[in-house]
Amino acid sequence: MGFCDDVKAAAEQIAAAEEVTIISHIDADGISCEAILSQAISRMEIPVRSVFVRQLEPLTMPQVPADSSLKIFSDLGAGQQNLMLDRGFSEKEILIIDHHVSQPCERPYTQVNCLPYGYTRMSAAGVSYLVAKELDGVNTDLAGLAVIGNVGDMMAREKCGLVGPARDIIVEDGVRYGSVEVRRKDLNCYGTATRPLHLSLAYNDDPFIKGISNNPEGARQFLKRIGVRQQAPDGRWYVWEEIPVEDKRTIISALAEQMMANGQKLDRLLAETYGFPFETPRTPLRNAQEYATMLNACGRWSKPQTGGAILRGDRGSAYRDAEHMLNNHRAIIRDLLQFIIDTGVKELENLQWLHVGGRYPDTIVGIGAGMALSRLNSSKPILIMCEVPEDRSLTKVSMRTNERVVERGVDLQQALNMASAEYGGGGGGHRIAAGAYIPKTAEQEFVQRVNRILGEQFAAAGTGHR
Ligand SMILES: [Mn+2]
Repeated sequence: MGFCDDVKAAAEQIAAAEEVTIISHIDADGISCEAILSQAISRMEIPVRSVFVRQLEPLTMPQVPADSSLKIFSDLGAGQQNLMLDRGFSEKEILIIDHHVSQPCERPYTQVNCLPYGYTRMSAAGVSYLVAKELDGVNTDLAGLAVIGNVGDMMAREKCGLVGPARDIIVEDGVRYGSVEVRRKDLNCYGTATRPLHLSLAYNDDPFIKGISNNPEGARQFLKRIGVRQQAPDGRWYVWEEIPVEDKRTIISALAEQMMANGQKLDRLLAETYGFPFETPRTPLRNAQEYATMLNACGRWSKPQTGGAILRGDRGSAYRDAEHMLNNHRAIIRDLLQFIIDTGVKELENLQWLHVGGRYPDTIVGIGAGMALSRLNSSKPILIMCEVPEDRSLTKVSMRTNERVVERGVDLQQALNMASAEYGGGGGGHRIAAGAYIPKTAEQEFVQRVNRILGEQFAAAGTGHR
């Protein structure tokens, strides 16, 4: 059995279902999964309803209905099969569409997961899309949604573009269908549809460019120096996607020159990016990265259905709602970032950490941690703890690092998984970004334990602390 066989088996199980319940995750990838699967399933005239959960755990399991529908778990479930077993679900009732590490389980639930086949850079929305396409070729109109899910889950980050089946099948389908536009050598930069040019450059810290990254005024002076017009005659700031191609070239070569002068490699300066040419210019819907942020904002304000409505084409009230959430989302993240920097982190040998208490929603703490990293010592992973409003006995832990540290042998998913299991908690995620829940009473010991595990990871890779 190969991955394609698993995709086929999943499609067959769906086609045979009388009715379906989709249980999906609230982030951009999970919201994309739900929009792809539920549209593909309704097109077959099978009744389908959806449930979103922040994560699948004993507390959220009761949201999964005990009816006769086929339960499709998307962007979650692989690592929580024993919860399904505890609920008494049979193999016939369950289909898992995921890209997370699978948990051993004595009942062989049907699962389609790209990870065991070595496709590490495809998200669950990618897998969902392949299943939808297997159900019916008309579903290739949903390829753009899968691109958003993949990019939202950082699948394009490490290689500066999507790779593997996410690139060769999904992006290609989107291009062929006409919904996705590939820009092969675009600037590796966030906010190209909505942010004034200088803010977009300043916001970018991968690669970190001295005098420009985290320095809006420096970026503005840089653009002025190289003669790029930054404002329209009416005073409106230009964004990257609308400036003339000659100006883009001028900016890229000036950045390259400056990086070379600093002795930096240029390998992360450019990236392949994915645009949606039919969306309104200067909106977050114009490219996969900003689109994904908007979906994440919906999820984090507990309105994943609003994100789903946008993916289905709603540009009215759902879109206005989402814009509002996006602005709030950004304001709170900015505030959290400032709090982390003002408060400062405690440094251990292999990590830096901070407890933000109950000041910020646990759903955005990870994002803030990732953004704070470039302003702190980015050679050490950051660990942030916060309270969990629903359960005062628990602490949520978020960790982030960067590609360079991952290359040196660090695997945050493994570290948090191992450490949290020792204290009766649970964790998951990826090498570069992971999270866990632990008992509040174990906080102090837990940080020390993670610090030691990271030390072992560095040692095993023979890289040590530099
Ligand atoms: Mn995912």
